[in-house]
Amino acid sequence: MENNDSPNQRSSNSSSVDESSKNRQLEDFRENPQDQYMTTDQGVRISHTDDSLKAGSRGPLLMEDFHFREKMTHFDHESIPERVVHARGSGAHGYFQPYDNSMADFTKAKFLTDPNTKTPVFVRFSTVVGSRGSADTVRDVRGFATKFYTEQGNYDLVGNNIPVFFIQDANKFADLVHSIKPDPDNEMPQASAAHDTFWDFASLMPEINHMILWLLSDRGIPRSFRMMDGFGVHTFRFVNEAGKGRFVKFHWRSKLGSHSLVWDEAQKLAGKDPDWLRRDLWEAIEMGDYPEFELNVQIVEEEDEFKFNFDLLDATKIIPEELVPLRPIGKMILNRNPDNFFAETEQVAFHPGNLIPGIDVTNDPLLQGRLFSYIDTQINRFNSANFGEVPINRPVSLVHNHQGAGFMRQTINKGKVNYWPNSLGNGCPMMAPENKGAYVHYMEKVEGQKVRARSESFNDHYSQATLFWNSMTEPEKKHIVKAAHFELGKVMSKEIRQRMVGHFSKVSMDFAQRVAEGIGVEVPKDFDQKSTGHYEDNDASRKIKDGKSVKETSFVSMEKNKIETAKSRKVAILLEDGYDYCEVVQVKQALKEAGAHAKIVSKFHGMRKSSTGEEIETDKSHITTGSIMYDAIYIPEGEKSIEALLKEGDAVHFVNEAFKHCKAIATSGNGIALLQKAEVIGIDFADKSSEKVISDKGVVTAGKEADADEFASQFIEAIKKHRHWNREEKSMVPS
Ligand code: HDD
Repeated sequence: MENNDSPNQRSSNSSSVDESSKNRQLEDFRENPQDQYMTTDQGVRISHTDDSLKAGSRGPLLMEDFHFREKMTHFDHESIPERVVHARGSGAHGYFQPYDNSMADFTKAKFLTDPNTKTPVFVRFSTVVGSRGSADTVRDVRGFATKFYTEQGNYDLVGNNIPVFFIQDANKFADLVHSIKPDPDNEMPQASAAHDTFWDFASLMPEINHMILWLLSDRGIPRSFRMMDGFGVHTFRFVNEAGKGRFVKFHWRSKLGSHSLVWDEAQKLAGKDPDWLRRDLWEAIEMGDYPEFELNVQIVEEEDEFKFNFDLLDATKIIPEELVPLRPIGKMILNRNPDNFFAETEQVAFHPGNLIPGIDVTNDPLLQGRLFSYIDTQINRFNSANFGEVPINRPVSLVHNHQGAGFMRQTINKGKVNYWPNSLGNGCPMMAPENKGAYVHYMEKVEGQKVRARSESFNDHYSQATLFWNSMTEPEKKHIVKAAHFELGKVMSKEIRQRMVGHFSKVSMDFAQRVAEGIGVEVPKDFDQKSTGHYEDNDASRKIKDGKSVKETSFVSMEKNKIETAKSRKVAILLEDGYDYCEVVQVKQALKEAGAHAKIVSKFHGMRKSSTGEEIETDKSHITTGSIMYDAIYIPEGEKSIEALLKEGDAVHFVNEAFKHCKAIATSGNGIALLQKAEVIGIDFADKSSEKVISDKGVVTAGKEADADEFASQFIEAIKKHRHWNREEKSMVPS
């Protein structure tokens, strides 16, 4: 068939997609002003753009000033509606590549089965609740949406960093979002669930409990978009060449592991650097620290649909990995920042219904509702059904159909024939048989009476919340309780707080009691389920209740699954004039070899002189940075340098705060005095003039005579642990 695509699609080739296919396609749309004259939108060169055309230099503007009118009009129309949820996000380009063809028996989606194909992707990470200008580090779910530009068309995996959802049926989505967004009367609070309306809703919706536990956990405050896992959440369907279907859940696993901030740090970052996660992603890609995620699947045979004690179609449930292990199938590398935020990150339009042969949906009522909502919301954002023609949304496979006019139509369809069937156009474009790559919906048998109802098999709202709580380590439990103290502590209505603790008592008495004591309510002894709202906790259907279950699942704990690496970690080196140059060079080199990035932090910008006369330039002054912007800190030895630091409130605070946030800290010789001044307490320090290196709860100290290599390697070991929660005991953390 003749290739009569618009010029913008010329680079597309349906039969061969490679890592650069999307980039080549985007090249046709890029503008480069180098050595060019400025022009109007009509391509007319402009001689002067500082003043408008007037009747006399002090007179009124003239209507005929086409340049002013065009420039002003364009500016006036530069904004589009932000996404109604997930408004704030950051995007990156990259590729996906399967490890092997092990998925070929399960799916005919080629991009998942051909290890020789690198499929271009665009990923957008986001927060859910805040508006476009809100802070990155708020407690929230993070969106993790991936568009795969495959040779079979665009496939979108629109997931989150939490594997379950708040509600079971899409009909509750508007209520959920209304309740969690700022209040309608005063538009407060921004980007936060900590207000009465959300918890009112939550306390009347027992199905939310499992999600609440995840949200209150450290997953709600990720350290980086690069250091969190992603989940497709729903049970989807794989379909193979023979037409056999299987249930599938998708998981992204970060190669850097899943790590969090601490709450105090998250709140401070929201003020000091509201772009923290966005900047982290951007800078990592610019520096060549390409984020890598592994795609894993859990596959369930159709005949095993009712083997579990929960319903696979219920999006408030996980399949514990002890029951169905993950199968790793490929890697995604994000290696290129967008050229233009608006054109790419803002205009990218995801839709869970963007499916390709080999992947299909199930009857999960949440997923079914999403299949309607996403296109609808794009039309609100773009004011046109032609949003698919925006460069970032175009597939790299060919597009031929009779979709025609509408706002901002770009494609120029030739000829008279814009209907099917036709003979005047030789019956083109033609219908494709399945063996030529046509999408054929999975032929699941469905029958039933029209009912506005929910399956009884969705009625267990507590078991998996309990499972989650039971699977946490003690520090993780503490963080959940503290998060509940904050979130519910902001709730004015005691009745709502009481209702929530009522639910928590059904999750775990231990949890409920620990939350209750912080928010001034009692744990009910005879909690009445009916008082919570419209769902009764009646028996789930027998086949669901008798199914397989586990009492603990270690995979949901970030701590138990910690990946220890110092790669791409940020380390502050705190010094003033008079530091030990040799030690700094040695530690810096060791950090570099471990893949970490060190920055010199001093009172002022400029050159800092060592005790032996060498100079190092300061990267950040105290006023422009803070310990919250680093993963670890190191204070080199040096009499004068330490003397100066001891007199700087900012430096003492820097150390104290890093200690409080459980970060790795290292110092040697008289640097130990700074730790003591900063109330680094409950730690075993090395003697400052000994040969010893002591690493205690992430604080690494060394005597003057100690081996520098040993010192650096102990420090790196401490960094790899990410946080030292064993420091959190009250007595050890000065406030
Ligand atoms: Fe949604 C955006 C993820 C349930 C309706 N959703 C959106 C984005 C992500 C998710 C990551 C941002 C995409 C981007 O970066 O542009 N949503 C989820 C997940 C869900 C979920 C993992 C549950 C498993 N969503 C959900 C429901 C509905 C929606 C039940 C409505 C029935 N979501 C939308 C939306 C958004 C959206 C209103 C807003 C912007 C957009 O679609 O493009 O249609």
